[in-house]
Amino acid sequence: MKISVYHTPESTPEGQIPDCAVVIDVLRATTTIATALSAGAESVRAFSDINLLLTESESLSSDKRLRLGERGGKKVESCDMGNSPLDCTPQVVKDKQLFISTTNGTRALQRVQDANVVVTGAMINLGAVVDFLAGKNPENVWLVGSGWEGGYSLEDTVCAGAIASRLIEDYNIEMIGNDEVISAIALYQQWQKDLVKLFTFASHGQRLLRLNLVDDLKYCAQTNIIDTLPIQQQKGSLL
Ligand code: 3SL
Repeated sequence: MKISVYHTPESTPEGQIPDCAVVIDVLRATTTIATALSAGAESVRAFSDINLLLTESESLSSDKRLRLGERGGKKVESCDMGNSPLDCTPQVVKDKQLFISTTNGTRALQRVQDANVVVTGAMINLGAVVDFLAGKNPENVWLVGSGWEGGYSLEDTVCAGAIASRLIEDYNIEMIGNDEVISAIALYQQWQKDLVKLFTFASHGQRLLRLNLVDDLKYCAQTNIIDTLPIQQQKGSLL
């Protein structure tokens, strides 16, 4: 296995596609997706275009679907919910088909949707991602951070570092595909004991704090609390 870390979807090599891509948007899209599936949602379909989400979701009656939309951290008016993992309780999402569009996470998913295998990772399902990669042992793996509008984000890179670090420590897998892997691991080693603090330094963490979403930030900073692994079945559709 050769692992490469990309801080943003834009920094992935053009014209190339990996065997396996792990899309990471710790604050908050991939945390929300894992939480929703773990709470019994039937499926999650990701859209970068909110209008397409609204049109495609029309094919289901409103009792079978939920539309999640976020822009700039806030709920999109025309959707049922925003992008808070804390809203994805079994009472709300169980047996529902979710349609989600967020500022960066769903764009990152779209960038790698042609990879043979696409999964989503976050701190809350770290172990599930690591065990899956170790078991499957794909030839090359991209850990792709969603970043924020094309820029680097601390929270996604620290999660990529956690995944790489665990693969090395727990499974002795040491195949470094680019320099970014080493710097992501260093970031994780420095901050693994206080991810909440790191996230409060992150620009998107600060944005969430300004929106009074401190509980979301704390939830997203937890490590390994669920073992659900969202896997793409068809382009953009995760189970
Ligand atoms: O950028 C994204 O995709 C979102 O996860 C951002 S937010 O945390 O919902 O504001």
